[in-house]
Amino acid sequence: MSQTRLVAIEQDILAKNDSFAAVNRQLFAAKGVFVLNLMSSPGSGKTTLLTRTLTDLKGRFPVAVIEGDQQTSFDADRIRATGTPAIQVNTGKGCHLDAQMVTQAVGRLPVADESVLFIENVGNLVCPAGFDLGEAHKVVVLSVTEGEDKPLKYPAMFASADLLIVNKVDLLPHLTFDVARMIDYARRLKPSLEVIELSATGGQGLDRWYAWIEAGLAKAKGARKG
Ligand SMILES: Nc1nc2c(ncn2[C@@H]2O[C@H](COP(=O)(O)OP(=O)(O)OP(=O)(O)O)[C@@H](O)[C@H]2O)c(=O)[nH]1
Ligand SMILES: [Mg+2]
Repeated sequence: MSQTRLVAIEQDILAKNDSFAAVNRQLFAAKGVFVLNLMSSPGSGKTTLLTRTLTDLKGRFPVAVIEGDQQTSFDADRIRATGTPAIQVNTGKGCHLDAQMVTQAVGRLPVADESVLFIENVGNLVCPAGFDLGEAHKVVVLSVTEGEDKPLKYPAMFASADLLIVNKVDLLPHLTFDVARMIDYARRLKPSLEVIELSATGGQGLDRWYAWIEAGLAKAKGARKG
């Protein structure tokens, strides 16, 4: 296949994705839904952070979750165990969710007006960065066991995010991970990147994460009324 044809196909795929993302974003704006697209490498703690968040914030506002994995419904089962509605999307050989998958999942989920919708993307630091799902923010989770160099090795991921969550800080006493250096690398790619250091299992830093979510939801509700 010629390089020109390859580029043309890639542009077609992204244009189709963007048109579904625009539809999603319009729906979320009309309903005042605050939507976050969580991305990370496998095992950095996305589902653990979500289950802890859903348990701690239970009853404060309506929530729904879309779970993306190549196979299994393990993560959606973990979310449903908290009493939160969740849909699992299996991408098979695909390495990311796309906007059309989100459109379809939203049609099958009870997404309430003025609610929060969490989307957990397929675990890897490459493909999810390129696809707009119609979210308010992309959130990248990096755990302290993964190495400070990850932002520079996977720049598109960190450049696409608005919030970086540094997870598993409870493990720092046992590691040589340099948090400040990692944050410096990430902000070279995205100077405005916000950072929250936390432990999804230990609980340190979760208050800041919860405040960030509540502020985002308040903004989505305000925009809807306006
Ligand atoms: N020590 C420690 N372990 C954590 C923390 N958060 C998650 N874990 C552990 O990390 C492992 C992976 O967590 P998951 O939540 O499944 O990670 P994930 O990002 O959802 O993984 P994928 O869905 O496979 O991409 C589990 O064994 C968790 O218990 C944390 O803050 N501290
Ligand atoms: Mg998970």
